Amino acid sequence: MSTTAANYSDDPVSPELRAQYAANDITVLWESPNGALPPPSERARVWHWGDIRPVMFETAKITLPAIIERRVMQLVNPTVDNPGSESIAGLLNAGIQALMPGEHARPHRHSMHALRFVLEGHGAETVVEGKSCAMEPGDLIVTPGWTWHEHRNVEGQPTVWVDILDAALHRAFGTARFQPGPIQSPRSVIADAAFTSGAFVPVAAQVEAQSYSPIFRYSAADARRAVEVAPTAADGSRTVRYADPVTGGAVLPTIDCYLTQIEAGTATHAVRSSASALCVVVDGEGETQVGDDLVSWGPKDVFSLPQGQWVSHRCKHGKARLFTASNREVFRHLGLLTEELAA
Ligand code: 1HN
Repeated sequence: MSTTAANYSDDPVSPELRAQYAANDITVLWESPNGALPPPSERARVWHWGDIRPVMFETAKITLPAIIERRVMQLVNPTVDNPGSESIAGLLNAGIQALMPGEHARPHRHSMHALRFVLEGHGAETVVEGKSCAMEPGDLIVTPGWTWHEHRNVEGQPTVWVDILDAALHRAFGTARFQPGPIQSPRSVIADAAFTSGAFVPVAAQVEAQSYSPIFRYSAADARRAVEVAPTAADGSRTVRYADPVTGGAVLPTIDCYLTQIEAGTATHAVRSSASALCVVVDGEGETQVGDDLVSWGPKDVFSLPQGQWVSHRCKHGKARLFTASNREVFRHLGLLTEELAA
């Protein structure tokens, strides 16, 4: 049967046919919003430390890790177009967690890869597969997927950190798994001291087989020393990557971390990526242009960098250091990573 152009000016679908679509759970592509590839709607969102710190300390008064497992306030960007993902940017999740003196967040493990970036406190530790990782401000601690991890604050100061995870990715892939303690069949781990000279790595089957960094703690002091003397990157900043010492690659298969230092009065050249990211301000004050939005930031603020937006950071005075976590490795492995530097 042929259809004339005249038919097309009216709805060609009869009520009877529409009823057939509904009865068979069919939608037609020419009426689908996805058919038209709408532009991304996600916007940058900043959480200012001055706003959320008191909320966390109020929350700490009424909650116990012994009961709720983890005292985490999730940072959920309302503009992320993915209901239920609770993500901060794309398929990345972030939260603020606190552990008061005497508290213990008991061991568990999950398929999600996670990392912790410490904001404040002294004397707490995260134990990853039996390896103790001190939690001092500016430290990065990684807990790769399916590694046992617990947080302890025996007699330290109240300690607060940012948790960053690939939870929304696992939700999308149907691969989220969780196992509570007690710890069973712990993995053998290698002391960080075997890697930290930077010039030597152990030769062992276990080292080669592992898909994540054998170092679980990257100290603030080491990162700061490295970025101070780093040459200028293509975007004009000094930037260092937190590297797996065996491969030179990202610390986790799905999350890649960087420390960027920007000098007073300078701005980075705009970059645009198909991956999502977020920044934690280590120190300094500045602002970041993210597409049409201008985000002002100070120490310990957290802000998102939605995919597909041009991003440029500016430091207002002194020096600023930004910690960035990105899921660019996920995109790279799938052949979906595009990264551009403004001309
Ligand atoms: C988790 O295991 C931790 O171990 C923190 O500290 C945040 C958010 C979602 C799922 C698991 C932790 C988390 C989490």
